Amino acid sequence: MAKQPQKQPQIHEKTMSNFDKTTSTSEVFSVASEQLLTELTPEQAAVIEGGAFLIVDALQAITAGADGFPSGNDDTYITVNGQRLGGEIGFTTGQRSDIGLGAAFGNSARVELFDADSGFNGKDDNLGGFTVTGGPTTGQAITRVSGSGSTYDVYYRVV
Ligand SMILES: [Ca+2]
Ligand SMILES: [Ca+2]
Repeated sequence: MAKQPQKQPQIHEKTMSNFDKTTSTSEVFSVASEQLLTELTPEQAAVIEGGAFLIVDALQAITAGADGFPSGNDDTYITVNGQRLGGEIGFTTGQRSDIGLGAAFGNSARVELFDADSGFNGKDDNLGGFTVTGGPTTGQAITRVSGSGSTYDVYYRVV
């Protein structure tokens, strides 16, 4: 009397239930990601969108001479890609002032300083500038600019 081998029925239920679990887990994860995005600062959002963010931390007047000597009190303001960044700040030679303002940019950021003039003094004087390209700076960078009788150190970061 030969024994007949018995076929065991194949069961797929376990595989199906694992698949369902994976689906619900990924839905929870995508909700969490959206909540994270709303908590980003504008700086972080700019970086995620493929651009960068320039922050001007401070200016120091090495020489404030754009309104002539000895009256020398520059009325200094900053532009980034032609857009004005904040108001005028009065600078005397040697003075350092915190700025703490920034702007998002794409490929490059042209930073320029001006001395505001009006009336008899004519149009604003350009105090020089520089162009920032590429990725984040490692910590703070300093670039010296000069023009119209003034020289400034610009303290900035790209994040
Ligand atoms: Ca001037
Ligand atoms: Ca002026």
